[in-house]
Amino acid sequence: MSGQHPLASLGYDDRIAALAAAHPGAAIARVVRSDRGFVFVTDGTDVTVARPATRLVKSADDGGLPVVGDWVVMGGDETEPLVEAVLPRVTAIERRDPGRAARVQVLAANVDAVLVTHPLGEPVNLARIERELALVWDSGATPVLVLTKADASDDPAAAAEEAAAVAPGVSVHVTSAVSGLGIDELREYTKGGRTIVLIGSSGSGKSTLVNRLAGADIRETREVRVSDGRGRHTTVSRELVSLPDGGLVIDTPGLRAVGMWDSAEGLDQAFSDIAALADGCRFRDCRHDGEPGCAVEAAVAEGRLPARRLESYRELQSEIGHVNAQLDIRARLDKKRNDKLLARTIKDFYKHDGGRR
Ligand SMILES: Nc1nc2c(ncn2[C@@H]2O[C@H](COP(=O)(O)OP(=O)(O)O)[C@@H](O)[C@H]2O)c(=O)[nH]1
Ligand SMILES: [Mg+2]
Ligand SMILES: [Zn+2]
Repeated sequence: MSGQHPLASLGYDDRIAALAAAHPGAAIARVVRSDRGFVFVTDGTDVTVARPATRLVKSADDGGLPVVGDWVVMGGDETEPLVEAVLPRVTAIERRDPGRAARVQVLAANVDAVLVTHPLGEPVNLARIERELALVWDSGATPVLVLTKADASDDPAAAAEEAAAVAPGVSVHVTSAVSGLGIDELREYTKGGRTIVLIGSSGSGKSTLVNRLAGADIRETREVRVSDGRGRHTTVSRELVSLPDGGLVIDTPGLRAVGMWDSAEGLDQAFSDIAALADGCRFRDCRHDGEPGCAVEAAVAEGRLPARRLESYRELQSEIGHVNAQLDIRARLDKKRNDKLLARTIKDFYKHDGGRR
């Protein structure tokens, strides 16, 4: 591998090189933050503020605009740097917001592992963990559960056990930024120049963890002076941070709220225990809701599966169904509106054209 590549510290590897090969000779950069139409990119040395090229804005499908973690092809010139293209994403954390035109919202791209943080010192919110893990499984990245603030808990081990029970196939770590417990274990996930992202409720200790991993004060690590190419400078807080021993971590406030999503795949992975039990159901399409020969409900009856777990599964499943229904309605409305607009435009065209004749 090209170990001395100038972008290596940003996680540039053979995979990205192969994707970049479609743009021979172009400058490649990585997005450290994307904010209200401004894209902050770095080449490994400086951070520059750029705009997405008009062509990109026009051609970008839902979710196609650059987000933190993206690899992008740069263009324009020094006074007007432009992002010409976004390289295909290896992974993407996304959600759909049915309230806002059912758009796909990409929260972060090209992350290898997603660390879902939950604070100890308050009861572990199992339903929230289940929801977040399903979203992460959907992204293609590896979910990791991090129970923070162990120093604030009477019995961190018991809490970890409880959490692990709703996270099949997921590594669980217990950390404390106060004592330093478990922090080094997390470095495993950034080895080899990999990128991780932290998600979790506000106050769950994400930024503190980034600090700990970076081994430096947050201001030093995060704040960068940015030039807009016209000699104007501003200071921004970058969301993608390079760690001293290689690897990168993304900490974004935008990853606070985990909404709904529209794929059932992540749900089945997050509830792989239920999926495995369902293999024993008499009916292939069993909904585990009163059907005869249901192996899942049998497991609940025999105490092998907590009833709460099945309830959670059902709740998220119906939520996904609801999101999909919303998306369908929205798509039909949009089409209707477009059709109307098109009809009016054509009518206007002929009216004016007719007037001239
Ligand atoms: N006791 C304790 N407090 C912590 C720990 N980690 C973070 N905190 C505190 O929790 C609060 C929220 O942390 P912060 O990192 O800003 O959370 P974020 O909103 O997820 O980024 C801050 O007051 C931190 O000092 C920890 O391991 N133990
Ligand atoms: Mg924070
Ligand atoms: Zn069943």
